[in-house]
This record gives sequence, structure tokens and C-alpha cells, in this order.
Amino acid sequence: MILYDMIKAPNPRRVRMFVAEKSSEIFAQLERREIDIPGGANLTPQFLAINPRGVVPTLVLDDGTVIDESIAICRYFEEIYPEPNLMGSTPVEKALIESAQRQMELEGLYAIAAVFRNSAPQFADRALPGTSPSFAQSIDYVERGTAQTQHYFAALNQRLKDRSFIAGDRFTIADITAFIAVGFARWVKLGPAPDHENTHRWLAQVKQRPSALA
Ligand SMILES: N[C@@H](CCC(=O)N[C@@H](CS)C(=O)NCC(=O)O)C(=O)O
Repeated sequence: MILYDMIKAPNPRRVRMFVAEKSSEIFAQLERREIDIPGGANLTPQFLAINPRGVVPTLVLDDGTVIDESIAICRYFEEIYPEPNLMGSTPVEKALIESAQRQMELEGLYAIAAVFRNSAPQFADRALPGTSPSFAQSIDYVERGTAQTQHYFAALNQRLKDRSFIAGDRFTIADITAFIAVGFARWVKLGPAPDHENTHRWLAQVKQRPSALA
């Protein structure tokens, strides 16, 4: 299989971190191809023939099956490498982890993405990713995304008050999305406040995991 990737981009990083959590051997075996998004490599006919949406991560299996969407790719890896479990074991745990993951994604990562896409000079006419309609950047999205991100960081600190990790007492995919959201927020000079002590405690723990460097 081949993972179409971009080393700096947050969504492909979610997949790399997920696979690295499975094991360093599995990570080392994964064939990766770098796609230069700022340079437009994701919009070339060659890449669009692989994924007409023009986004990464995109996983192509040996039989030619194409899987995009970070969480769908993670789901595939969870099914083929069930241990260590990162997406839940029981029906209740699966639901709670999925709920937490979606909150970290929709309220954190995507809010930050809106700020970045609507302010980074290299995306002046590409405020939406891939082959989405071409839009100019909008300051309204920067303001709304900034407010939403600040709200997200306050909620994150609150969530971590009674829990060691985002979805409970163990590391899961929800921690991966949240950890990458924190890193991505730095691109637009946002982040947890200095007094978000629960978040800083959690961050220090996650940073120590080898997968944090994937
Ligand atoms: N919901 C998708 C988002 C994929 C996405 O937007 N990826 C970005 C990189 S982080 C991308 O491919 N951008 C292409 C572009 O900017 O044109 C996922 O979770 O995989």
C-alpha cells in the first residue's frame, strides 16, 4: 500500500501518528509519497487520477482501492492491526472515543484550519482544500475560527480536569487529533493559555510518546 502524504500538513500527520502508535515496525513498512500542496502537486492530473478530491492523506491499497479521509484510513489500520487499540473495544467505549475524536476535529482542528486557510498568503485564492470550489480568503472566517479555537482550548482544559487523556484514562485517536490541533494552532499563533494547566500536563505526556515525532 502507498500513503500519499505531506510531512508538514496536519491531516496526514494524524495518520502517521496513528500508524506509529501501532508499532514502529508497521510505521517503517509504510510506503509514503510526499505531495507538495503549496506547490500544487495535489491538483496535478497525475494526483487527481488517484484522488479526484485532490487531498491528502490518501491511502492506496495493493488491490487499487483508494481510501481518503484521515479517520477512515485510521479505521482501516485499526481493523488490520487491532493492537494497541486506539478506537475503543466495547460498544460504549467506541462511541465515547468517536464522540471525543469528532469534537477535537470539528471544534478544534477544523476551526484552526479555517483561520489558516483564510490567512496564509500561499492560499490567497484557495481558501478551501483540494478541488473544492475556488474561494478568496475571508476575514470573517479568520475571526470566527479564532473565537471558536479559543473556546475549544478552554473546553479542552476543562475536559482534561478529570481525565488523564481526552476520552478517558488511556491514549486514543482523540488524543492524536487534539495533539495535532495544538501543533497546528501554533501556525496561526493560537494555543492553550498559560493557565490551562490540565492541557499542559496532558501535552507534556503526549510529547513523550515516540509517535509524536512521526
Ligand atoms: N477531512 C479530510 C481533510 C483532508 C485535507 O483537507 N487535507 C489537506 C492537508 S491537511 C489537503 O489535502 N489540502 C489540499 C489543499 O490545500 O489543496 C481528512 O481528514 O483527511
